[in-house]
Amino acid sequence: MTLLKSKQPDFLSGEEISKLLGVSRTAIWKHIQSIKEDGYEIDSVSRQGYRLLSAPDRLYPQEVQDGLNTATFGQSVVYFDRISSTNEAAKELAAQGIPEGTVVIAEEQTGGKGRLGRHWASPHGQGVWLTLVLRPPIIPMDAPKLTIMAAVAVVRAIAQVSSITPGIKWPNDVLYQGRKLVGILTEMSAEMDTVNYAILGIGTNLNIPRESFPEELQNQATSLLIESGHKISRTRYVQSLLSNLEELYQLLLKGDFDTILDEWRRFSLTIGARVVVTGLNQTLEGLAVDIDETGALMVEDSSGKTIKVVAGDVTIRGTQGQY
Ligand code: BT5
Repeated sequence: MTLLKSKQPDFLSGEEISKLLGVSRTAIWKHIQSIKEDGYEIDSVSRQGYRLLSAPDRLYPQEVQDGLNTATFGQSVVYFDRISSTNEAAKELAAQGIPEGTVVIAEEQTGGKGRLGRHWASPHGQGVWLTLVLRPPIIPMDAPKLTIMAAVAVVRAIAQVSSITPGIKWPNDVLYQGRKLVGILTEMSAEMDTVNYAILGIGTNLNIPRESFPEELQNQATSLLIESGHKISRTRYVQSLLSNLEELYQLLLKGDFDTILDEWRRFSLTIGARVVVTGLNQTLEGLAVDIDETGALMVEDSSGKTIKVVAGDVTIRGTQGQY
């Protein structure tokens, strides 16, 4: 595949491939048939050889890795056409010891998960549903930093591959004009003072036409296709996302979370807004003043008291409605 790509748009003869790879012409022919079944369009002409005409819009490991400029993130990719949830699959693999930086990716999730058991709509081949496995040397209390870091990486990646710069709604939503483009679900396995592994699940609505969203999401969800009017290369987005994640993760491990926080604040839709925060057992209304160095949201209530919120759902009361 890589050979054909490097030769594109020219032909590569069976003889050349056979010499380069040290395999028989029959083996090459068989391999070409299986690549074609994966959706690659290959022209084969006698005496000229094989020529790659087009690659399918699939997030195959070789597509994600071709041109990926990371040291570890995405250097190992576990690919599924359809799976219940990439987070669930990643958890199992992480428990079995797969290395940090492994990415689990699926074209479709049948049981995509949001927080608190909510459902995440993940139609086939139109979004990017992936989970990154991390083994961070941090204490469990610092895990929210991973979500903060992921949100910044997502915004950067979207801005790099499209004409859109979305905003971040604390803690884990990336929105564009009040509608959700990306959801992040961080989960971990930890002891009292060490994290065994953390998994970062990121669902990005890339090329989803409005009608592919379930009815109940049509007003609250959006995609890059809807907002920008054209399709975005999913592989380019994954590569950009992984490269930004790796860069920010290195910063975090170096102890420079402040730089990440500053960038988060710049993209934040929450800071400075009037918010209603719904937590597990309380609802709080006030002004979101900042996030602190652990990633918690600081909300000033009507009495002027600042309250630290570590988890919950935020509704922003903006001038153009609530979201
Ligand atoms: C999230 O939860 O936003 C986290 C979503 C994480 C999804 C990724 S995909 C890869 C990985 N594997 C998984 O199984 N999950 C992760 P939360 O903040 O609880 O938001 C969930 C709510 O968002 C739902 O209750 C819906 O209202 C809405 N929603 C569901 N699907 C959506 C979509 N595709 N786009 C926008 N909003 C959606």
